[in-house]
Amino acid sequence: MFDPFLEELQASIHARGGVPMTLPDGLNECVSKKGNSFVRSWLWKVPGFRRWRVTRLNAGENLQVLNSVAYPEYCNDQPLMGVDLLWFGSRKKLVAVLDFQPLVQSQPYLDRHFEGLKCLQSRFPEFKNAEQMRSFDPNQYFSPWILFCRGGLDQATELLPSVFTSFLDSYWELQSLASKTPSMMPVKEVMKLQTYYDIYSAERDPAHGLFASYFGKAWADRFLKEFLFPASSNHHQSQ
Ligand code: BLA
Repeated sequence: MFDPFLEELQASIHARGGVPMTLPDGLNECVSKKGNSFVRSWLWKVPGFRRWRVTRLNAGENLQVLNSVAYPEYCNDQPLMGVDLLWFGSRKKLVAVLDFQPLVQSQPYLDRHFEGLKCLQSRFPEFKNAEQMRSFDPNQYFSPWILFCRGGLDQATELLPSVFTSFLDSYWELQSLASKTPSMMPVKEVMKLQTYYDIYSAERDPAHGLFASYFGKAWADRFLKEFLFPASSNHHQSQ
């Protein structure tokens, strides 16, 4: 279901000079105990970003996931790029979340970085966040213009492809603008807020239970701490 998006994302990372980085041992791939589900991940160093991770989970009809987070360099206060696409095939249920994840919620910061996403939300009203978030706090690290859809096959096949492409284009545009204008926040502040993002996400993300059920708790613990949210664990702050 999400392979074309994965290819599009990887191609656009490549086109902007992305270089693949090595993942911690054993985390780039894992097959479930039953042998019918697998997860693969990639890590990129892209100009302007200190870390760009991508994960694809294929659990057949049960679940398909494409998840990606881009962390800008600390000298740039622009929002992180966050994508979480889930397809529950047997129930024909889509959960699609795409956001420029803000470091803070102040008006000047939102005015500075969110023109593009605001515009997308008005173009795609079915992705307007009318939803209640269950595990996350919508006021922390999510923007008021988050593209969020709990839908079905129609949304997945007819809308999501153009939402995804427009979203990526808009984020690259933001990146190009932000790299030309001085950051409003000191480097140390950006570093602190990106670290909190990892700590906050590691605590709330529903991914851990899901990975534990397919790949075992030990692997899921390592994957979360060493790959998904490395700054949440002191041992891996360098990544
Ligand atoms: C929800 N994300 C979910 C859910 C699961 C995952 C199982 C619950 C589905 C539901 O509500 O029906 C799965 N999350 C994953 C997986 C990974 C992960 C497999 O991180 C890792 C590979 N989540 C993100 C990012 C964003 C995000 C970057 O990882 C931002 C765009 C958002 N996911 C997000 C939101 C929800 C969600 C907002 C709904 C949660 C809620 O209702 O509070």
